[in-house]
Amino acid sequence: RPRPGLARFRGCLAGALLGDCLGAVFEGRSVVKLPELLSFLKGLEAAPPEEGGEAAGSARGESLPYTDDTAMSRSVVQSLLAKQEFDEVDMAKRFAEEYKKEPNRGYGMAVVNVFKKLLSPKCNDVFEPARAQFNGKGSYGNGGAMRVAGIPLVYPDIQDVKKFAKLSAELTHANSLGYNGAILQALAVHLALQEGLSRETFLEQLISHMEHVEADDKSLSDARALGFEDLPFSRRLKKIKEFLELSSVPKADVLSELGNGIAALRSVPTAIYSFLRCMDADPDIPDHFNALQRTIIYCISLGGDTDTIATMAGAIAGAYYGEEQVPPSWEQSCEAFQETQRMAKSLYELYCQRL
Ligand code: R7I
Ligand code: MG
Ligand code: MG
Ligand code: MG
Repeated sequence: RPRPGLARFRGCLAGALLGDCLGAVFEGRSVVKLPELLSFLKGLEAAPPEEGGEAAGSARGESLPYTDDTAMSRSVVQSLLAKQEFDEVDMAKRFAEEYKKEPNRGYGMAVVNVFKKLLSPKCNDVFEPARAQFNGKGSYGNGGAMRVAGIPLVYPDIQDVKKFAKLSAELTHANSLGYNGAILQALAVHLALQEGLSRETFLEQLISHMEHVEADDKSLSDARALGFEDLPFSRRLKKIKEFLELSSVPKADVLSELGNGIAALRSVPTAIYSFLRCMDADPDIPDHFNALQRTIIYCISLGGDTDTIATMAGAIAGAYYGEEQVPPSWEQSCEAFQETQRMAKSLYELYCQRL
């Protein structure tokens, strides 16, 4: 099996951090105007003034806080590094302790109940609190997907990627429409790490894996219970294929077919579409931005759950293009960006050990 370079691991974690920190500035807005977004980005790139500019200079350095997306991604990575493999008890404990330490990172409304139960000494099955969510149906939010990148950065084998993406998501998201979104996002990062995959091959592989993933009894019954057609993620991947065959797609069509919401089904396919669409130049986005930057700008311009869609697309794009496309001025604006680089190195070493 070929060995991807360290630059892709660094790119993945940096891209994810950028997407969260930049996206969080615009999270929840139904409309994000491109000129406003571009002017905000210009502010990050502006060099601090030569003298007497202390305030402006320090305003840039790590001025953008990360949210729950990164807090939970870091817990996934730290657990994998501490245990050298997936350990559900350790990972659950880290999620809950992190929430207790910094509860105001913008967590989903319902998932905090899972953390509170996990913190109780009476909890002896770490998957049980997630199963109890939403009257026993489990959450279909995008929280399992937003944090999953560490899994494909540790496991080179695609069956391991699927298995541990699912288990890591099931600690909070027991509905298959939640954890299947995490599997899809993990597969996308896994494929992006591989050298030189074309847009067509990338999408074909995702479709064939997801058609298998979504064919089990629980996936079929969860989708039907929520009034969806069978294989909902696979269907959206096929819609992405149709969209990519068109020279341009109106934003309204992207939002109606793929979405910009907090459900995994309304955000993971959108992140994948954004990554694939932004391999090409976009007439609305200035040419001096590279493909990774364009991906993040495009995601944020869709509005809605901007931090989460941009963090997922940023992880995929960062794994694909590598850290060369991570602009230093953007990265240095993000909270704790240096730790990201250290974590990427350790993940890379663990991945190489497993090859
Ligand atoms: O999925 P989750 O961790 O939230 C992640 C999102 C990201 O945008 C983060 O940036 C942060 O802002 O939150 O947290 P959950 O609470 O499990 O799910 C998120 C939301 O999805 C819930 O609060 C519900 O509004 C909705 N949701 C559901 N609604 C009805 N029925 C999830 N599952 C259900 C459901 O079964
Ligand atoms: Mg968030
Ligand atoms: Mg939020
Ligand atoms: Mg979000």
